[in-house]
Amino acid sequence: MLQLNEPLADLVADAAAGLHRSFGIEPSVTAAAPGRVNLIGEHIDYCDGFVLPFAIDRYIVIAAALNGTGNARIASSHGGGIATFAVDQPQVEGEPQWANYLRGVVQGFQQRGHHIPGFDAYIVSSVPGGAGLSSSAALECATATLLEGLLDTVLDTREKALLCQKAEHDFAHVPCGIMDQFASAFGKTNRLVMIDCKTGEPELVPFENPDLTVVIANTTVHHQLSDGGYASRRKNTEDGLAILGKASWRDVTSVDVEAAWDRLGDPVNRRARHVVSEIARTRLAAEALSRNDFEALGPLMAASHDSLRDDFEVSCKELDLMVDIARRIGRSGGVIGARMTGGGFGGSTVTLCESDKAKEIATVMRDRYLAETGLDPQIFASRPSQGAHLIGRAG
Ligand code: GAF
Repeated sequence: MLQLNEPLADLVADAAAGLHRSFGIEPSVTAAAPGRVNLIGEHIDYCDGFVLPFAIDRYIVIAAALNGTGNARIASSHGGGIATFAVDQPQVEGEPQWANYLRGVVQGFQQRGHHIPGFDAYIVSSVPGGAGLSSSAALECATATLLEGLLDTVLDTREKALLCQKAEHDFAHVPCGIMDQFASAFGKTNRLVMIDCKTGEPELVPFENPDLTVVIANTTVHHQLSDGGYASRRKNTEDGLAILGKASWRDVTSVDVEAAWDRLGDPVNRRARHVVSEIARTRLAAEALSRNDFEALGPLMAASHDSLRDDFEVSCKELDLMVDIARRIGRSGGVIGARMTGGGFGGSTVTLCESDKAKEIATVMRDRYLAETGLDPQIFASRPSQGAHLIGRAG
């Protein structure tokens, strides 16, 4: 039941064909940027924590060519017509909403003094939307990479990721941390992108053990009620830090949180406990991975999920069920660890498995989840892949 990932070459061909169909032209530049999955370190990228994501082999690809006007005209395989907006003027939000991610990135380039020429573009994607796998960061990073190609310029990778994060803040109004854009921009084949979010320094950590497979399970649930949930969790952590009187979560210990429990009050005290414990778990998980200590890794992933469910309250019953199914398969069935991944309130889980049992594990996960929810999940294996790049100019 493991679904196959569409090869990047097929997406590139689809994007070129779409550009031709929509605008009658051939691409002069094609850019690709991946989604991401996070192994551990959740909701702590905006708390100076450590995170351990990698760029997945699922991409947003944009094929484009200059059109000699002052407008961008964008079509996509998702339909919904052609989005047109002026790129020779300051950017404002508008309809359709998905084009705001592109507008935000265009604004970032304009603010750096670039004059953006009009272009026609066609977007295709193999990153499931609303699945907690950062399709929005992939769209931002693909757009930024496309503009680099059209302008024949290269931004520093860190600056590009930060520009994309700002686009998300200002044009999608999600006060996200740096994890998603960093993973999409810095990702490399067979490498995790371990980020120290205090220094903003990514470190590429080898992840190439053929005996290990990462299985991603998209519950297909996206909770509309959660709108604003991300921002409220971030606010809780900011309030907590202020009450604790510390400059950074890295200066806070679990003893500090226990001592200030009543003063922090509920739910801020539980949010604080998650942040401090998740920072510690992520460090331990990175160490465990580096020595292939899977017996240590599994319980850390389990504790991460439980903390996100109980203290941070960003899980949901479908994520809990998917994680529970993987846990019941257990170590004897080849499951090393499982947890929700990404922002939560729906979306996906990540399950680390022994490679020779991955197919069987995916089948059991799908069948049991379908039987209990009536929902058909999307389950696929993924591996660390090349981050944002121009096609034909992979770095
Ligand atoms: C979302 C955000 F965009 C990230 O910055 C991160 O906070 C994540 O949720 C939770 O770890 O993907």
